[in-house]
Amino acid sequence: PQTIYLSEYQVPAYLVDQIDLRFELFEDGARVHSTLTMRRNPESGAPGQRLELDGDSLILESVALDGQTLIPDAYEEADGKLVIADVPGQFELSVVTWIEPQNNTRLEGLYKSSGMFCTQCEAEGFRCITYYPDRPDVMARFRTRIEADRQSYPVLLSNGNPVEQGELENGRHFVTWEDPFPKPAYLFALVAGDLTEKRDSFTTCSGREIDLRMYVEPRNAEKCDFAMDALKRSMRWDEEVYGREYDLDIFMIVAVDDFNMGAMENKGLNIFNSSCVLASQDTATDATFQRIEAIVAHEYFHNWSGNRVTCRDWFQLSLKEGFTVFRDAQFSADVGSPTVKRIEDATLLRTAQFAEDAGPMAHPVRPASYMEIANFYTLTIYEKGEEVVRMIHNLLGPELFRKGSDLYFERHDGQAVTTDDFVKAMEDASGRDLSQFRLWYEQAGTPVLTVEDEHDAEQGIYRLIIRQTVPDTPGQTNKKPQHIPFAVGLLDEHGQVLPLALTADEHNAPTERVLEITGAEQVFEFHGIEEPPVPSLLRDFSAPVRVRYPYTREQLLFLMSHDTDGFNRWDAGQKLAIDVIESLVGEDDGKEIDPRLVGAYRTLLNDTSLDQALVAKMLQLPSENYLVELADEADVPSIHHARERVLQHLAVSLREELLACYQRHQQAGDYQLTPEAIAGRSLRNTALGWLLHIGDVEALALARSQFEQADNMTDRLGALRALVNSGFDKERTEALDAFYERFQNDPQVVEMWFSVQAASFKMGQLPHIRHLLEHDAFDWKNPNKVRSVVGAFAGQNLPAFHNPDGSGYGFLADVVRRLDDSNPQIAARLVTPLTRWKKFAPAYGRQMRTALESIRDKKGLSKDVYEVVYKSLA
Ligand code: B3K
Ligand code: ZN
Repeated sequence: PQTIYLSEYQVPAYLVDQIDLRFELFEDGARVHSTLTMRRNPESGAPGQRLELDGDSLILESVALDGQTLIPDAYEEADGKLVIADVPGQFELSVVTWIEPQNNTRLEGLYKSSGMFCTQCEAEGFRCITYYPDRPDVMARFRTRIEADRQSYPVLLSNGNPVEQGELENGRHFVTWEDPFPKPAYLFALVAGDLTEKRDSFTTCSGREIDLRMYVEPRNAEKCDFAMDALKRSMRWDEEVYGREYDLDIFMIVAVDDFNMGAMENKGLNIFNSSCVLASQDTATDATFQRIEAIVAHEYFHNWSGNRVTCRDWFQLSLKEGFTVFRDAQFSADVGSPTVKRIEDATLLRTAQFAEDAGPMAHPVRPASYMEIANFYTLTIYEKGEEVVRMIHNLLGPELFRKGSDLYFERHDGQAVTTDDFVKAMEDASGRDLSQFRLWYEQAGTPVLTVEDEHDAEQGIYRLIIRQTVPDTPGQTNKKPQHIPFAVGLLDEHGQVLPLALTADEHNAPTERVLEITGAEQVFEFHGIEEPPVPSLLRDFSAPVRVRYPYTREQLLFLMSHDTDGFNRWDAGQKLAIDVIESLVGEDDGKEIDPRLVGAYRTLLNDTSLDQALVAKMLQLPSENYLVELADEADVPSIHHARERVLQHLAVSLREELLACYQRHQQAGDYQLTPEAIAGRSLRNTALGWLLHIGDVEALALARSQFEQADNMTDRLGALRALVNSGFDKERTEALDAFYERFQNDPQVVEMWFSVQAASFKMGQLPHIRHLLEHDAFDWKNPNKVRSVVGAFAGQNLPAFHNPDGSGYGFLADVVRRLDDSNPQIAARLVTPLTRWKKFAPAYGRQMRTALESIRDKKGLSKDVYEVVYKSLA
C-alpha cells in the first residue's frame, strides 16, 4: 500500500459547487445518479485539464460530460480512480453507479443494518457510493433524492431540509432533501427504513424553533428520552459557553445496530451506534448514561467544531476531534462531578494513550503520514488532542480562550482549515506566542518530567529542579523541549497550602501556580518556605506528561488525606497502591503487605464526610492494564497475582467496613443520575465485588437479592459482575442464565452480558470465549458483538489473553484474519493488543510476534491491517 504524506498536500484541481444525487434503493442493490457542477480551482497550479475522482467498490454504469455520454475511451477507471483526461474550465459531470449495500460488510459508504439503509462516509466512505473528489477541502451544496419501496422504507432521510416528496409507481415513493450549507462529502448521510419517530423541539437563543427528531426501530421507542434530553442540554450549553447557535431548522438522530464507531456527526443527521444512544433505567448502567450524554454532546458540538469549520485534509483530524472532545469534556464536567470526569479522562489517557505513544503506532497529534486514515482515529488524535486544547485553555485562561474560539469560528466559518489556523486564532486573540507550543502537534511521544527538590532552611527557599525529555518514537529522534503548563502546590506539615512567592518580596502570592516549562532543565524557587513542604505536582493533570518524583509512602499517605487538589488526592492513592503492588510482583506470598495501605483504605471507607464521588474513585485499584503500561518487561500473570493478593488482603481486612459501606449506600426512592447517587451505587458495587472476591457468604446473599430486586441496570449488572468474578459457580451460572433470559431481546444488554464474561478472569478463559462465539446471539457481522467478546477478552482479561501457552495470541490472530475480509476497520483495531509485544517479558513477546507474523502472511491482507501489522513488526 501507498503512504500519503502531509508534505505533499496540494489544493484540489477542481471544485464542486453543487451535487445532485438520486438514489434508487432496491433489495438487490442501489443505483446512484450523481450530477456534479464543477469548475477549475483558480488556486490550483496543477497543469492540464485532467480530472480525477475517487471511487471504491463501484460498478460504473455511465459517465456524461455536459449532457454528452462519454465513450469508454474518453475516461479510465483504475486503482480506485476515475480519470477524465480532458475537461473544460467549467462543466457538469453526470455519473451513474451501481452498488450493493446488502453485501457491504465493511460498513463504509451505504450499507444495510437490521433491514434499514444507512451510511458512514467519514473518512473515505463517500467514494463507495459514487465517484467524487472525496477529500474534506472540497465542499459542495448537496441535493439528495431518495426513492424506495414505501412499505419497507417509509422513512427517507438525508441532510438539511425536506423540500419535496411524492408517490412513484410500483408502491415506491421519494423524498428530496436540500442542505443549504456547503459541506465535505464525509458529512453526507442517508437513512431509509421503517422507523419510529420521536419528536421534541428546542428554541435557540435567537428565538428560532428547531425540530428535534429521533428515529429508531419501533422496539426501541422507549429508549430515546435520555438522549433527547442530553441533546437539548447540549444545545443550550453550546450557546451559553461558546456562543454557538444551531443553524438548520431540523436536527435528527438515528440509531443503528451495526456501526464501526460510536457515532457520526453528519450535518443535521447524526447517526449513532445503538449502544451509544439508546437507554432506559432497566437497560443502561450509569456509565452507559454518561457515555451517551457525552457522545450526544460530542456529535452535536461537531456542528460548529467540524462541520461549519472543517478539516483541510485528514492530517488535521485532531483539529475537529481534539477540540470537540475538549468541548464535550467541559460539558460533562459542568453537568456532573468535574474531579471525577478529570480522573476518568486522565486514567484513559495514561493507560491507553501513553501506551499507544510508546508503541509502534505512535504518531503526532498531527501525523505526517499514513497508509490508511481509518487507522488514525486514535487515542492520540482524540484524547491527547483534547489535552493539547486543554493546555491552551489553561495557558490563556477561560476568557482569552473564548475570545480565541470566537475568532476561530468567525475567521474560518465555511472553510476547511488546519490545526495551525486554530493555534493562530488563539495567538491572535490572546497576544500570546504559541510557537514552541506547536511542537505538541508535531512531536509524538509522552514527555517525561523528572523533578528534584531541595529545601534551603537558612534562606527559607524551596527549589524545584525540573528536567524534560521527549522519548524517541518511530521516525522521530532528538526531539526539542516542549511548552508544558505544570500546575503545582506546596503543603506544609499540617496539610495547609503555602503561598508560592517566586521572589522574596512577593506578597499575597497564590497557593497554586502553573509553572511554564519550556527548557530541557529549569529551576523554580519559592520564597518564605520555612519547613520542607510536600509538593503536589501536575495538579488536575495539567499536561499529558509523565512525572518522576521520588515520593515516599508517607508523603503519598499525607497527600491522600490532605491535598486540596481532588485529582492529586486520588492520584496519591493510586501511586501508593501501585507502589505496594509493584513491590509484590514476583515475590512469594509470604511477603508482607504494607499495613499503611489497609489503614488508608479504612479511613476512606469510614470517613463519611469525604466527597463520596471521590471516595468511589479512590477505592478502585489501578487496573492491570495500567500496571502493565508502567512496567518495563511486563509479566502479566505475576502482575495479576500481586494485584489479586492486595485486593484480597484489603477485602479480608476491611470486611466489616465494606459491609457497612454497602448498607449505608442502599438507595431509597427513585433512581437518580446525580453525582451523589452514582457515587453511592459505585461504592456499593465495589464493596460487593470485593466481598464476593473473597467468597463471603453474607455478601453472596446480598448479591443475589440485589440481582433479583434491582430497579436499575447499574445495580443488576453490578451484582452479576460480582457473581461472575466470584468462586460461587452455581450462583454465577444461575444469574447469567436468568439475566440472559430476561434481556435476550435487547442487543445492548446482551452485549454487556457477553463482555462481563469475556472480561472476567474467573470465567473468560479461551474455551469459554470460543463457546460465546458459538452462542446464538453472537454475530460476526456486528462490530458491537465482536468487541464485547473478542475486544473484552484481549483488551481487559489480561491474564487469560496472556496465557503463557500463547493460545490467546493465536486465537486473536485467527479472529483478525477472519474479520480482515469482512470488516478491515474492525480487524485492524482488534490487532492493537498484539502490537504492544515489546512491552512484555520475552517469552510472551516472542509469541505475540509470531501471531503478528501469521496475520502478515494472510493472502489479500487489507490496507488497514497491513499498516498496523507491518509497523508493529518493523
Ligand atoms: N467523526 C466520527 C468518527 C468517524 C470515524 C470513521 N472511521 C465520530 C466522532 O468523532 O464524532
Ligand atoms: Zn468527533
